Amino acid sequence: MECLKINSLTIRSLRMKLKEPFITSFGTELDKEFLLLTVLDQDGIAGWGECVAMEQPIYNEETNVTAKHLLRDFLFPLLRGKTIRHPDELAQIFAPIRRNQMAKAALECAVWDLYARKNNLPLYQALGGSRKKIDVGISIGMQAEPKLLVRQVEKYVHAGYKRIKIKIMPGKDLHYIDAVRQAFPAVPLMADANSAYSLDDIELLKAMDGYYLMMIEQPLAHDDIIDHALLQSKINTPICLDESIHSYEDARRALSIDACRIINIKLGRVGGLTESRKIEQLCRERNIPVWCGGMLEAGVGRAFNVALTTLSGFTLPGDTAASSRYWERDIISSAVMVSNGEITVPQAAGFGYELDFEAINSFTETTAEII
Ligand code: OSB
Ligand code: MG
Repeated sequence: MECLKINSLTIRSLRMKLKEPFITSFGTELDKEFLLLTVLDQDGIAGWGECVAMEQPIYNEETNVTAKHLLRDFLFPLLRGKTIRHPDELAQIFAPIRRNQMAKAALECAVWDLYARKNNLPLYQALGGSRKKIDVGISIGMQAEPKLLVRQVEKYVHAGYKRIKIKIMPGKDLHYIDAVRQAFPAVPLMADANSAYSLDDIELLKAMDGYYLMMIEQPLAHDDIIDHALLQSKINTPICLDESIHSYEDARRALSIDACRIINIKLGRVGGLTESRKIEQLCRERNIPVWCGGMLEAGVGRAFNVALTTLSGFTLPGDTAASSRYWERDIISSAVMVSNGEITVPQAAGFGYELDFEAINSFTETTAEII
C-alpha cells in the first residue's frame, strides 16, 4: 500500500436542529453544533471525520472551540506533510499533546477514512470487523413524567430496537424505572446516570437491583473509578463506565479493580478508532462485554460508530440509532437506517455512505481551510 501524506485540512462548523430536545442529568440539547473535517492527501483524495465535542464542556472538558484550536494550532501541524503508512501511527504523532481526545479522534477518523478509500476497502474491513449487520439500541432522554417515558419506550420497542436505555438523575429514577418495567417486564433495559449520584445514594442504587437492569451506566463521578469499585462490590447490577474511560490504560485500571463489568466505548472519548480497538481487544480477552456509545452524531460520526461496532467484542447493542431519530435530514445519503433493531453495514469504500453536500452546505455556519 502506498503511503499517505496529508496536505490540507478543512474544518466546517455545522449546526443541526434535533427533532426533539435531548435531556440528561447534565443538560438539555436542543440542537447540535459540531465540526466536520476534510483532509486531502498528496493525490487530492479526501478523508472525512466528525468531531463529537459539544458546545459546552458539560459531558467532558472539550468544546467545539477548544477542539478547533487544538486541530488548527497543534494536531494538524504535527500531521501535515508526514508520511503515514497506517492510521495507527497517529497515536504516536499526537502523543506530545495531552488529552483532547475528541479533537484527536476527529482527525484520526478522517485519516482512517482516507486510508480505507485508498485501499478500496470499507472502513469496517480496514478496522478488522466482520459483522454485516449490527444490533442497536436506543438512548431515550429524560421525560417530564413516567407516563411520557413509557410512551417513548413503547415507540422504540415497536420499532424493533434491541435495548432501551433511559436517563436517570436524583428525583427522576426509581419511579421511572418502575413504570417502564411494569409496562415492559422483559425488555432489555438499562439506565444512564451521567455521574449524577454519589456513595451517599448507595441505598437507592441498591434498590435498582430489583429491576434486573442489564447495567447502570456511570452512576458516580466522571473522574472516578475507586468509588465505582466500592459500589460494584455492593450491588448486583453490572456497572458500565462511560465518562471515566479515556484510554486503554483507564480501561485496564478500571477492570483491574472491578470498577465496572461492561464498558461503553465512544471513539471520541478515547481519542479515536485505534484506541477503541485496543480497548475492545482488552475487554474481549477478559470476557468484558463492550458496546458503542453515541454523542448524538450526524451521519459521518454515526457511520464511524457503525464500522466500529462490527468488531467481535461489541457483543451488546449500542446507542447508534437511526438518523431519522435525530434529524429531519442527515448529512449523508442514504441516512443510517434501522430495521428490526439492526443496521446493515455499508460495503462502499471508506466510511461507506455518500455525503449530501447540499445538506452539508445548508447546515454550515463557518468554514476554515488550514494548509
Ligand atoms: O452519556 O451516553 C451518554 C448523548 C450525549 C452525551 C452523552 C451521552 C449521550 C447519549 C445519547 O446517551 C447517545 C446517542 O443517541 O447518540
Ligand atoms: Mg453515558
